[in-house]
Amino acid sequence: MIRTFETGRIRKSIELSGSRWTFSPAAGEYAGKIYPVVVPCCWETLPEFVSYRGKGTFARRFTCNGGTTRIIFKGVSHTGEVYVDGNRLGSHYNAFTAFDVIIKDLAAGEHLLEVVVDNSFSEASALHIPNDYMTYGGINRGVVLEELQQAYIRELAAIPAMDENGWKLSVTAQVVNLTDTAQTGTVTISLPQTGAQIQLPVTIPANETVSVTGELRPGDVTAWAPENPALYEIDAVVTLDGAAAPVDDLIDRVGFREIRIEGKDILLNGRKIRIKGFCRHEDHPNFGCALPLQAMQQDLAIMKDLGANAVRTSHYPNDELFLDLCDEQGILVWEENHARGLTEEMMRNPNFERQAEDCIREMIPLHINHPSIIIWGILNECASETEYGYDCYSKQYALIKSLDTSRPTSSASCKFKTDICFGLPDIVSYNIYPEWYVDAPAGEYLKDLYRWVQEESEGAGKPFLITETGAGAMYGYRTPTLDKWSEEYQAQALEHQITAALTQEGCSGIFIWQYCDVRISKEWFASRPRTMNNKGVVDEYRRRKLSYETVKNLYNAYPTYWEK
Ligand code: ADA
Repeated sequence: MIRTFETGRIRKSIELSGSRWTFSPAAGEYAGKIYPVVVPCCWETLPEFVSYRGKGTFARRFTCNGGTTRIIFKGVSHTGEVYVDGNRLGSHYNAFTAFDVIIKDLAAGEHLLEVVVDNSFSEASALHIPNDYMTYGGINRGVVLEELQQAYIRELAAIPAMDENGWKLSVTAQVVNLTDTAQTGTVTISLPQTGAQIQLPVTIPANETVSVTGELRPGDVTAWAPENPALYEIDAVVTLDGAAAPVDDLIDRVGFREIRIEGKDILLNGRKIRIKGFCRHEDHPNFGCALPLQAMQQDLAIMKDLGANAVRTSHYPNDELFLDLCDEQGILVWEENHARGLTEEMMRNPNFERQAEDCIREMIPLHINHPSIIIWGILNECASETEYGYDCYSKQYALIKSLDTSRPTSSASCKFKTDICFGLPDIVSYNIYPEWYVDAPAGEYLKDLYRWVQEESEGAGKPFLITETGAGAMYGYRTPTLDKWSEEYQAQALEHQITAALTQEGCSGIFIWQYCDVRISKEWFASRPRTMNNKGVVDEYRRRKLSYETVKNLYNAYPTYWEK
């Protein structure tokens, strides 16, 4: 499955993920052997490759009607090189963003698709590094083949806003001319449930891409909100002059909601919200980072049962299927580009800026229509205390604003009283671990930090969030003496940390670190029992720890909207 809804009625698409794929490792004891796999697939889920790091080839045959053919990969971890019938068509770095290859004039009939996947660590990879989560190997998200005609819509952005005349939707469609002659035609964008429609004339030089923009007034619509996540279908259709029928369409969904900052408050449709969230990695012992829709849904159901209204996609853009579910179920999302814990030295890797910025460029246009996403984040716990870091943060914030001004920005900082970047984002966010890494009572620690932000940093007067807090617990380890790593200790620490955050004046909410225990890369330093990050409120199999009830009681005690 690629999305939870139909994305085209004119453009033909065939899902290539599923069965009939094979995997063959390039090196090691099993080099050259061929294994049947079901894609999405992390090879670590195969018994022989539990910790294989290196290259391997995924392959399958497919049949198509011929002509211009596009193959979209929603995620390959972490580098993928694509071949059709032995011809190299392109490559892509980063497990967590989509990419495509286009083959003009592919013959009708059967073809061989091969993807050489590499998850090894080296200088070439500035973002996938040994880290406190696992970099798996494989085709970790869906694959789809599209049969295109003379022109196609590459991107569709629809940004809702409210003014004195009600809701409006600013729309932009990027149209690609796939032929060697100029084309003229019309892009029709409509919201079928409302009857609103706009026709935008377009002229596209040969083999070029052109953007058209317009505005739709949908009239009386229901706003999207956590308690009522109303979604509207948006259709863009391309008709070329002289052609008997439209040549392409792209269907997406929008929600009418506005996210705005007013002083220290985060307002959703004009109402001040309180974020009660979880940081979540895409990780599951049975699937690696290639979670099926059912497992994503279970995660959302558990988070909702815990009283949460938000999720932080730590530390990378998520599968669109997960975002679709968040849209449908009214979960607020902080989505961030891919980076965790990079020091200045690591940020000076010659590939860092390009790879981190590419991630933003690939994340925002593709995810821009998800109403659930309310904050764009960057560079979790990177070198925001240094001048060099400042430069990188400021370039990336500027890049985000050049792609989307409708959402606030932020970055989860761990630089206790030394961060110099708080003048840049719209929201100040801190990861704090009092009563775990730092031996200090949570309430006092947070008050002191908040005072510093207000009195001594450039973040004064901005909204403030706790983007991580938590403590480790080994599932099943119980002790009456509140020892660290026990479920009792975790429950107590979380009770103090959550209470501190939700009662702190000026604090708009919290994302608990973390939803579930996750595997980490064994090449990372070995201070994690089981080679896992054990701070989950549920373990890796989603079994409840003692803190489950603690979190549930606290989260349910604080409503999503602040009283006036
Ligand atoms: C950091 C980091 C997380 C995780 C966490 C922890 O704040 O952002 O990825 O490593 O600490 O468990 O220590």
